[in-house]
Amino acid sequence: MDCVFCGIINGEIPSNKVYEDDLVLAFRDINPEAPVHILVVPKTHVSSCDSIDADNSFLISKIFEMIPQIAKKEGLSNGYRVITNVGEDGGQSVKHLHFHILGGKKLPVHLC
Ligand code: DGP
Repeated sequence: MDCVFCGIINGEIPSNKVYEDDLVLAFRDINPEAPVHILVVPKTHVSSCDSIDADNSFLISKIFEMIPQIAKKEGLSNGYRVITNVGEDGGQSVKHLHFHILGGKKLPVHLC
């Protein structure tokens, strides 16, 4: 499978990691859209939100357990945004489930 985030997870592609455990990896986005822009991914390949099911939803729990800890470590005490894009219309460019953590400035309320 040709997946850039699987390449980051298995160490073939370098990344700026901010958190890692046996299930989850978080690293800085290569093209940041805010002063803090981190991607949080499950280490096993899940294509998008569309592929979350009863067998893998524990990964989502784990990711959302870690997000506040990552945000706190990054100093995002005034708030932040968590986004996941799904499919073509959602603007998903990497087909490996990921949650964007965006913060470090007042973010615009409207997306479009
Ligand atoms: P999305 O559009 O939601 O699929 O976001 C994918 C994000 O992944 C995008 O903000 C850029 C980021 N990205 C793509 N390739 C790489 C990479 O090789 N390294 C890192 N750190 N981020 C990447």
